[in-house]
Amino acid sequence: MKAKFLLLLFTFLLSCNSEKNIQPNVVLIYLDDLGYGDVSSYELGTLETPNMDKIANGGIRFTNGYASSATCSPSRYALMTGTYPWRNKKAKIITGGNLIIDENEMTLPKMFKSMGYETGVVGKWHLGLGKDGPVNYNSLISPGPNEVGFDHSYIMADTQDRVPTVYIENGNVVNLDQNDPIEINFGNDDYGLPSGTKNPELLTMKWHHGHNKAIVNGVPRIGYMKGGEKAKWSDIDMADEFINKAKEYLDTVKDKPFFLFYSLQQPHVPRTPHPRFVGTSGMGPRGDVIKEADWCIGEMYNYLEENGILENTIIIISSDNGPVLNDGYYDDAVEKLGDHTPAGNLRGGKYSLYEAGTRVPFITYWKGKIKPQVSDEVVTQIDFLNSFSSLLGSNIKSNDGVDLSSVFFENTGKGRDELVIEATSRTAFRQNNWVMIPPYNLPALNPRVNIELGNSKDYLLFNLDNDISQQNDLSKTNPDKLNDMIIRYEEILGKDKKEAEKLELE
Ligand code: NG6
Ligand code: CA
Repeated sequence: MKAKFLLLLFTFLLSCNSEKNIQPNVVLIYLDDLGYGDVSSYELGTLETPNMDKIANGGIRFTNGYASSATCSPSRYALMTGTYPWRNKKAKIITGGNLIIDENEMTLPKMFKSMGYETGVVGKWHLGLGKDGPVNYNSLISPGPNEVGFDHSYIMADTQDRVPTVYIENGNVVNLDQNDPIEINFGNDDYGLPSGTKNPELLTMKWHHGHNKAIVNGVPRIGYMKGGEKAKWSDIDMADEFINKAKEYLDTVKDKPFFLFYSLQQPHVPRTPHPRFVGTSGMGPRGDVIKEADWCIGEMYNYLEENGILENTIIIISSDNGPVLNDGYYDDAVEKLGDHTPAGNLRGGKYSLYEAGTRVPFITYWKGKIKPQVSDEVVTQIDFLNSFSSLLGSNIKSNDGVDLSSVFFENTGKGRDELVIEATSRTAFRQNNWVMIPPYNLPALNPRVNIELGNSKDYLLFNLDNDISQQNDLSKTNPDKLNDMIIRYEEILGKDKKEAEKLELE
């Protein structure tokens, strides 16, 4: 009798526990250089993104959602670790460099793994590979994604505009012929493939700045490359390759809890839409690859629905930094823009300390759990680690993340009060609706990409409440507010600021 009672009690306790230990799947969809105004549900541009809109309108669309940084590698570092990138002097835009996440560091996928999840990454990585110098692409490449928490990886190492133009699966270059080894360099050693400067007659896309070295598929890249002929990717098929690989991976894990980091290459340069999408936006290749990315997101959504796992899957959509038009190639991004506004009503863009550098599309979706909502709470990608950890009942916490699980997944609670943003080693500070940008004695405009960087000889102060476009500098009229913010900003940066100041500004 007693034994039976104990058994019943045990079963009851177990059932309580399993109710608490929810294990929704998570698909984190991350775009590259997608702007705040590029998603039509934000109602700021003229491009139509129906699949992203469906997810945005069925979930929470955040109007104050931030990447940590205005460029890629630092934002991805913060997304993965929950640590501000300016604390890590390696967290800079990577061009063939080594892994910037320490193998001992806590990461988002490691946290999921500790809670019994399968973890995978498909798409752009750009967090570096290997350690202690040049990477050898002809043997197992390590450390990489598999050493910082991913059970499975199918990646492009850096970006589409950099060599080597090959995919890497779990540390091995896909389709590599050992008799045709890969060699690359980002210096002046001009070898192997013809280059943009020497062989302009081979180009199908022209370079505007940078991007004048190895020509692959008619597109000149950053860096020289030789070998690896059979391993080279096809640019126009990249979107299909990544969505197919993502689905193949999900086929193997869909019956278990999983975390998939689906990291799209669009709309970063070079913009190479598949012929199915050419001309679909009326805005040239930049618009067309956003249409292509939107289709990919629709494919992912349909996959989850068809496999009966949509209701138990949280979908996140965001971008690693703000938009840029001409980022190094002549591709009509400026000429065919029309009335579209990639940055929406925000000032600046990629590389900028103004809002458009870091404020990005930011959507959370959980069918049946999250109520459709537009939220103005301040949220950041730095907070995903702590928030998912809290949702799953883990004790793991990051250095700089805030637990925003109720804001992200329950339509309740408050967002952040303060946030330090970063743009090519410079930092600025948001506190509630105020933004303070410290002085930087650097050019105000990057003329090559035509983006205002937020540099000025004096402090800048803006109140986003009534000046979202940062047109009215209030530093002279609100000296007390400015002082308070400087004090708090320097307190947060602490000793790391002194380290950061020593670094050469990019
Ligand atoms: C810059 C490249 C730019 C882009 C960027 C990285 C030049 C002149 N510019 O150095 O085209 O590749 O790096 O972009 O080479 S990010 O979104 O991955 O940070
Ligand atoms: Ca980017």
